[in-house]
Amino acid sequence: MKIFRSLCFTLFFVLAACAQADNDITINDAWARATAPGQKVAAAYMNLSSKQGAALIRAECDLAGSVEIHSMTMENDVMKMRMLEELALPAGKTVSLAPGGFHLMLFNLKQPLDAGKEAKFTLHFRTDAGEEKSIDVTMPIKTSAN
Ligand SMILES: [Cu+2]
Repeated sequence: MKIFRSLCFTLFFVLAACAQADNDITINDAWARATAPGQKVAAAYMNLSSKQGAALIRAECDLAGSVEIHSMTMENDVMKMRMLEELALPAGKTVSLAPGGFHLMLFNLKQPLDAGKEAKFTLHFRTDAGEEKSIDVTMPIKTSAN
């Protein structure tokens, strides 16, 4: 009986640890912006949060040849985009990727992004503890956030 009980406790903690890891990073309100005719690049947006400190380090999209993590800032009244090596996710804080700010930039589009369709992404994260994890997200393609 004693052995059985300790086995149960062990199992419980193993399961709890797995659930924790799975629920660590949350992706909400993800969407990709529909492209205009002839447009060669596109952008995707979302809200990211992580229970422990982590960073978005890489992304892929089935409709794009490559994906970069970008920031957008105003410098002397000029919008400037910069490629980021990674996007930090401080523990427990929501980091928004939104028009005018951080975004995923899609290059070498394999086809136009048509509103009403979907784009499949894989987002790669690294926790501050050094663990890497990948999360698949299917994003709706829309003309605006709403
Ligand atoms: Cu960009």
